Amino acid sequence: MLTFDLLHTDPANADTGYAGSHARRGTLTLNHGVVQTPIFMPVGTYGTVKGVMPSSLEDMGAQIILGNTFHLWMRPGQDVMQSFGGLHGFERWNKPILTDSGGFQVWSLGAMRKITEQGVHFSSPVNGDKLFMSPEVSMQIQTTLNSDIVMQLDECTPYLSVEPKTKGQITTEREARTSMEMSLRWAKRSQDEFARLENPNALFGIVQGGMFEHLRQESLEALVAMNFPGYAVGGVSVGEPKDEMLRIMAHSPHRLPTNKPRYLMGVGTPEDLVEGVAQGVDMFDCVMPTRNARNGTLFTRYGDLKIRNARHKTDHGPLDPTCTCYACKGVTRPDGSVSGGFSRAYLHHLDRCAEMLSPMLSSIHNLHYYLNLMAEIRASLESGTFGAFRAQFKADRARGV
Ligand code: PRF
Ligand code: ZN
Repeated sequence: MLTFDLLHTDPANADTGYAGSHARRGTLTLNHGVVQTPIFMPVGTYGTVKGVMPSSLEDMGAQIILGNTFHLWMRPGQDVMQSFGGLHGFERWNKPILTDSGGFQVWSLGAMRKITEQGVHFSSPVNGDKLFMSPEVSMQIQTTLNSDIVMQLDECTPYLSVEPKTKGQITTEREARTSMEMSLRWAKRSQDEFARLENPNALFGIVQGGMFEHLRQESLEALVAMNFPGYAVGGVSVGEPKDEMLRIMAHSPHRLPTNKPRYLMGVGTPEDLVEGVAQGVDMFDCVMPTRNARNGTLFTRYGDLKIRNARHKTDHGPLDPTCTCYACKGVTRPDGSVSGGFSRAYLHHLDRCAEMLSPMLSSIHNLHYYLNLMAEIRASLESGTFGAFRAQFKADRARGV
């Protein structure tokens, strides 16, 4: 089940000359709870958001997290998942979960896989077993996982062709069309199997079409005719230049049905999120906050910061003076004592010593930054000030730390 209620939009204002945008504020009700949109979804590939305890995720206001069908199928496998009644019980996260279908992950295996109309044949990266992923198999696994949002199996059209004859060149219109049309047939097969399994959750279709707007339009129209409860835009942020990404990102979201949630897969930087919202996107996921945390890049209101940099060695200030996360501000206990609230000098020291606490605190901070950014966007949409927020956000980020 899924219901989506649109609460606010971002209209033009003739008095101030503001042009408006496609941004919107909504609530998404799923089997495991309500999600306020626009939202960022932390990535928990293997049933864990790397290095972050579920209690920390709750403290920072995470409303929905991701899991990956492909990884959880490889390990621990469907039988273990079944015995726990799904992913929620296994990883002990009681709020909504979205699972990606495995298409993108199988596809990323490169030489180890072969894609056919029927599905994807590949060797298990874990033990070399010959395996087969199809729309039907993906729906069966996601039904066992009992994720609140299930993604169709798709083929993520690459920016650079992987076909033997044209390998490394920009994917042609013909290749992108062939790929997009197969994803549409897989959408139908996913939908049929999802219904046959009587899965009680919500299945999303995924718009593909490479870097071609007319193919994306065809994909979108065919998916809308299939009447999914929500839609994703895939095949973006696959190695294309930034201007290409923004061009493709501008095509689909606002052309999808206004009364259904829209999800932009695997995007992106804080700037990309704000642009995505302006284009009418409701949901985002990306490994960037956690991955960058693990290699010492921290997001702040005034730009990105490299904690490894020697200039932080003696700095008593926090990562971001405006951040209220456990790392920056800490928490005050009922007795008035404080836990957390670390200096840049301390975080720099932890990084230099390769201490485990370093990526943990950095992940908490970066995820908090992303979740708080979305909360600020939601507040601006509620007060009708998204345009001003967007301008201030850009100015602040360009200021530098
Ligand atoms: N398809 C699926 N998952 C994805 C993508 C896609 O195109 C992307 C592209 N950025 C990220 N994750 N199924
Ligand atoms: Zn912080």
